[in-house]
Amino acid sequence: TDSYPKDIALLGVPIEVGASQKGALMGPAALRTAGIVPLLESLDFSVTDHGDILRRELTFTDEAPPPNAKHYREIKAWTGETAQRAYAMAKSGAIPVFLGGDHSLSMGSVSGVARHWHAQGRELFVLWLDAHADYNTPATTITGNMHGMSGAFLCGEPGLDDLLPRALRSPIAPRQLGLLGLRSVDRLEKELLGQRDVWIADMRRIDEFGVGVLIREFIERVSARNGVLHVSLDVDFLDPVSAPGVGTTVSGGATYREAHLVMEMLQDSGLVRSLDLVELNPFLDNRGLSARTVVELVGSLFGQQIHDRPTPSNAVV
Ligand code: Z70
Ligand code: MN
Ligand code: MN
Ligand code: MN
Repeated sequence: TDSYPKDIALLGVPIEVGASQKGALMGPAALRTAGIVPLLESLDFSVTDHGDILRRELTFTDEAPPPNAKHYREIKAWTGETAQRAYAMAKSGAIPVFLGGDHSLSMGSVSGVARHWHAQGRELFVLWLDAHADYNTPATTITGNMHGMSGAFLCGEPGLDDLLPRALRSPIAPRQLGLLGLRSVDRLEKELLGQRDVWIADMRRIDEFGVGVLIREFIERVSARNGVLHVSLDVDFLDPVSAPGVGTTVSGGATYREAHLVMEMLQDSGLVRSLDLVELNPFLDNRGLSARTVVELVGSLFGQQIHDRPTPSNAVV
């Protein structure tokens, strides 16, 4: 019913302390180098690049952090700033695209866009494309790494209750969250997820039914509620063959073709209103292959079709 936005707003969020390995802070620069801006312009979007959030401009608090949440104070500072920027970008009517940075950035990005859509009376659904569930809490985590807690935080699970001021928070219900591509879930995390109404399509289900059937099922869940969709793409959703540039590669991931089909079907749905591109670690990449793969997927998500792709731009040159 509402027309699709013609404006895209980019924001770099170079946070890396949510992950176990350093290097994700270089992600936004690599995505720009791989040509994300001219690609989106070629698809007839008007693109505004807001640059990166600067760490030195963040406000750090000195409260006692909760247990089992590494770098809590720094991530709290990033989350507050990201949530405010995300809210303003969504409110402007543009499609916000967040360039990460590790997956803890989604605690801010999704909170901000969810707050906007809540004010519009629309339900925000979140499609989490990831090898991991990121549904740990400080009570279930093994590592204490906060990029493994984003989904649980967004669904209002306890343990990080003061990470964002209440006015900036807009929790989603677990039934608004969909996890696609799972193949590495911790035991207590799985137990918690099993008690929630999260939509889950792990690699086992993808192998059996095919990713097209599954993504259609999730899209129908969103449209049945007249919802809008945020896509949170963790680079480790992809098989390491296509995207080795990530701190935690897990073999047996989505293939290049499966990932493009997901993006093309999301484009056809017309429901996507915001996007995270997270966990790209250029320090671990193979001559820009992963950054290029991600940017190509962004092309498919925003309307580039297979016959618009004359050369295999994924080739390592
Ligand atoms: C593990 C944890 C994770 C991403 C690794 C891994 C979490 N479940 N998330 N890489 N993107 O530490 O909680
Ligand atoms: Mn750490
Ligand atoms: Mn993740
Ligand atoms: Mn992951």
